[in-house]
Amino acid sequence: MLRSHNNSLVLFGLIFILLTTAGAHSWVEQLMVIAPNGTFVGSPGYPRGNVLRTDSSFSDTAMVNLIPPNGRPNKILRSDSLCKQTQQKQTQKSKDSPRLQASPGAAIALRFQENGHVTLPQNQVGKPHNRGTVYVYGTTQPKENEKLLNVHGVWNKNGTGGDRRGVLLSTQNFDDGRCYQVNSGGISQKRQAEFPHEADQLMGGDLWCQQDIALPFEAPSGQPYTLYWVWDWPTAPRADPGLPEGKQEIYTTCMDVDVVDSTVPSHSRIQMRYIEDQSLNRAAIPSQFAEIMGYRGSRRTGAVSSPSSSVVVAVGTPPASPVISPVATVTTFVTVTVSPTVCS
Ligand SMILES: *[C@@H]1O[C@H](CO)[C@@H](O)[C@H](O)[C@H]1NC(C)=O
Ligand SMILES: *[C@@H]1O[C@H](CO)[C@@H](O)[C@H](O)[C@H]1NC(C)=O
Ligand SMILES: [Cu+2]
Repeated sequence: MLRSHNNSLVLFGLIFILLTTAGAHSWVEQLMVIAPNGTFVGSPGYPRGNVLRTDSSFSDTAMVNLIPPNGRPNKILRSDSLCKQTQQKQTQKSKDSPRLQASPGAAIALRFQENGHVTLPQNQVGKPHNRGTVYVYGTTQPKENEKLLNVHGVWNKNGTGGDRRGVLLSTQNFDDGRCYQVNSGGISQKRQAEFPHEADQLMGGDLWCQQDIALPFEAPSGQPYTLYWVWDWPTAPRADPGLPEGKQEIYTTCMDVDVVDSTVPSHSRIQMRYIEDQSLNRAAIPSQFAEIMGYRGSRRTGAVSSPSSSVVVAVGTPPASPVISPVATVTTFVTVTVSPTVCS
């Protein structure tokens, strides 16, 4: 017989099942500002038209945007919108999902769940080893019916691509090197041991993935800055007998950040130091953080120097010993009952 203590843990577990079993594919679930020490600070921000997983109307389809959509020939059309129908206007759906507030030049983490795309690679054959590439494009002049092919692979880092309305802010691997869903696969088991964290309400026992970017310093205060997240996740030709020509598969999330005047003085180099051994529940990815700071450092001084020469950034190793807590035990129990994510 369960003691009441265990009953509440089981309840937590049941809620956790409800929140996670529907999760297939990925989208940007949350944005956080990253402090100069690599820690997430302040309140989260959310994409346009966001539906929280805790909302009664939530389902995967409320947030997933697949291009080309299921059932269409394997070709991306010039007419394909970049943003999901519910994300074409610069509007938030509810007060529960406000925009992120961030100052010009702020470092920001875009957080998403790997949903087995990292830890269960056997689920889809012919996918890239980095689990696809994620891109973030930025603009102060978004269009309501923005076309994917006018932005993706067109806008570049120096802003001279395409119609020049925007820039490519970041390119990273979908697999940030740390993130995992708790499951019985070898990759997940290894990462659970290597990157332990205390289970929390948001992630449960999983560790979400992230893409860390910096807003441009010249982003004007008092107006929104638009971010387009594009996950390019193609299937290679001939890898899957059913897909002799391979398959294009792109997922997107569209979001705005309110650019606000900074109350803190702009960061000096010495302040930008990633703290090692901090809780992974709120920590940026060290290598991505270093990249951002190096990019900002060199732009700030105008020097064409390597990132490491312009900033002091310590790239840390995670704490070695697993954190054991009652909640972590429950989420482990729960997630082994969840069947692996199956992609279309
Ligand atoms: C990093 O800095 C922020 C803001 O100053 C602070 O809230 C946070 O606790 C710091 N992180 C660590 C691990 O000390
Ligand atoms: C801008 O970037 C593109 C691609 O990265 C490059 O080919 C081009 O030469 C750059 N233009 C300028 C003016 O720097
Ligand atoms: Cu998927």
